[in-house]
Amino acid sequence: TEALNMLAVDFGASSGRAMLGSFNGEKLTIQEVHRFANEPVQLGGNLHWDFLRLFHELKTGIHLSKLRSGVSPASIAVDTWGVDYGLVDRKGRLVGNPYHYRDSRTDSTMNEVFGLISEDELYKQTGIQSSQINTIFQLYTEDRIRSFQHTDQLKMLFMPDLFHYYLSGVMANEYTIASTSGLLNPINRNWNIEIMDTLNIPSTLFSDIVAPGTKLGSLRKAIGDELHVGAIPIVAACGHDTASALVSVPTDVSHYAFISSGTWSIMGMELDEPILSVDSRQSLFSNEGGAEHKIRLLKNIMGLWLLQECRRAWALEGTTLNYDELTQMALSAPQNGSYIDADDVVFLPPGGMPKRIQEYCRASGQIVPESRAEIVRCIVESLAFKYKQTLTEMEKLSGKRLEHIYMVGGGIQNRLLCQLTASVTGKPVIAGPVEATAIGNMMMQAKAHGEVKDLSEIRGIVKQSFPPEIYHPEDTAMWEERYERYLKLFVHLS
Ligand code: LFR
Repeated sequence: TEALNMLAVDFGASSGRAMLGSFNGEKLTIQEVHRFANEPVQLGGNLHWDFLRLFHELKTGIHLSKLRSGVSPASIAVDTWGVDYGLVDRKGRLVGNPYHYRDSRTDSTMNEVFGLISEDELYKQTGIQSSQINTIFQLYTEDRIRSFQHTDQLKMLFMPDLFHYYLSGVMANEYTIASTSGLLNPINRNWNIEIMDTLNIPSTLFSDIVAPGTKLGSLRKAIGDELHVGAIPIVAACGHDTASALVSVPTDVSHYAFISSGTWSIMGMELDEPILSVDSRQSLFSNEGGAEHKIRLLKNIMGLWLLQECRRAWALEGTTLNYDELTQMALSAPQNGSYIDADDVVFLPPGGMPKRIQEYCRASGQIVPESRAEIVRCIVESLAFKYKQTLTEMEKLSGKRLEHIYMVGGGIQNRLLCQLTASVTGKPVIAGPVEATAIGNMMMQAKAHGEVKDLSEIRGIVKQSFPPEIYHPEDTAMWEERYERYLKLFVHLS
């Protein structure tokens, strides 16, 4: 039989990639056809995504996939980071440039919203942890809606939906990306109109929710002509990158912890029903939606963003280091045992990261990491401690023992972090695949084509195709002791 070729375009917060997959019914092989930077633009006081450039890169990816394999792919699906969106008018024109979730216009929005609905009630109604980046808070302050005369003619499309719309002309909100908004009812998995009404967010902005693995339409003729490809089907896979990554966790057990490691570390577990308790809210968990109606109970940990930002700051000072060099530095750094709470909002915005980390250590009465190596060490160890803390919380909330930690995504190339995660938590870390997001995207396309049946079949195929690497715990007693000290420093903060 002929292999199925699929194009997955995955937009991350700092880079994007177009990956071509070939599935022969048993194994998936992948190749990168295009990789590009995603550089947000500060414009007149606001931080925006450069949507036009990103759409151009998407088209380049489609074009190159045809050049590379000689045929048009059997389908295309896009996934992106969560929460952000574009607004489209009734003629299909993009209204303004999509904002970046790190833009400062939502800095005080949460408190305004809590005046209308309490944080606790909001959590019960949506299952989503309040964070200023969430779509619900962005839409609450959305000036483009208020200044628009005919609000009912505006549609909001999450980033993957927006790409799909400009590719196919079909408007839809895909379930997993919609689940990051803070505007869904986590029980019936549909729009929460009551919350929209309370916050004066027009419900007409939203479209019908489609399930991951739905064929939306086909590539617009104009684009097909431009790129010399045919009317390729456009599929909604899991539009949310983290949901997509989770599809390809190579597991066959139902209770396990996962860490999707990229700019963010998204740590969580998979459940059939949401946990909406006060405990869950207070330990900062969200209930997002996954493939096959699974709930992803997870939390966003600041992750390798801390390292990326340090690297950027040092490059501005004239020293450009790659991630291997950074890890090598960390290995040789003196272990002065200084830690940060990697979840703290002070680390959210870009800029001046090394200084912020030093100040954080100073303010919490610890030895200030002076050298770059010490700063890197501080970040990586603090992340591992945060993972352990999160694991303990999840076991408590769910009442399940989690014996394995699956780590997926580009961040697993940081082997020091994988090893420390195993050592600090005392659990084996099963790492891989690196390209989990693109692979999950492709396998949901294969599902839309009827080539695979369900999640468990998909995960078996991923495990066969990309054997994971296992890290075993080391020096557990020593890490236990340090973890106790870390907890004393920060537990009162969270
Ligand atoms: C990861 C991610 C997270 C989301 C964050 C912001 O790329 O999608 O899941 O919370 O980006 O959108």
